Amino acid sequence: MSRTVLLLNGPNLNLLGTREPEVYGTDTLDDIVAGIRAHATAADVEIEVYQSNIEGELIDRLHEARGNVDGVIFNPGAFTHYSVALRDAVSACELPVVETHLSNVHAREEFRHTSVLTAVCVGVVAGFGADSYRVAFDALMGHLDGQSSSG
Ligand code: CA2
Repeated sequence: MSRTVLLLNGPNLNLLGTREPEVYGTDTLDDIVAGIRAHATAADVEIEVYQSNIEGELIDRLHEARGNVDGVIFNPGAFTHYSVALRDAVSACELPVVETHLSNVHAREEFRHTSVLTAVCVGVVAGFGADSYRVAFDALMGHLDGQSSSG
């Protein structure tokens, strides 16, 4: 049976490719989405895409995903570092969520070293630019394969 994955992006990620290329690369969010779609299609996986700058809209989208997709690739942007509400939504959606970052947050300012979400995610990928999303996708597939083979 084919899978569906939600690619969820948080605040300011709609600006990718327009500023700070030395930190976030030159790809736009559309470029990243196109790359993941191509990668996913080859694996017979459908991708749903959503970006919002609004915390409550990201929470609503996670609620909607519950029971309707197989997993989530989530770049929560700056909400990563302080949104307990998003953490609760990740827990509540009862889906495998891979926290994903373009930059190596641990090599940046100290406030970016903390994530309130990682503990409720199946894993975290950071620091590979746009490739972080592909790595996250592959890791999510491996996680789902492991779940199905163990019953
Ligand atoms: O590295 C990542 O993917 C981040 O989630 C990106 C967030 C940042 O707050 C996190 O600490 C790490 C920021 C996204 C802002 O993206 C921009 C893109 C272009 C221009 C300005 C901001």
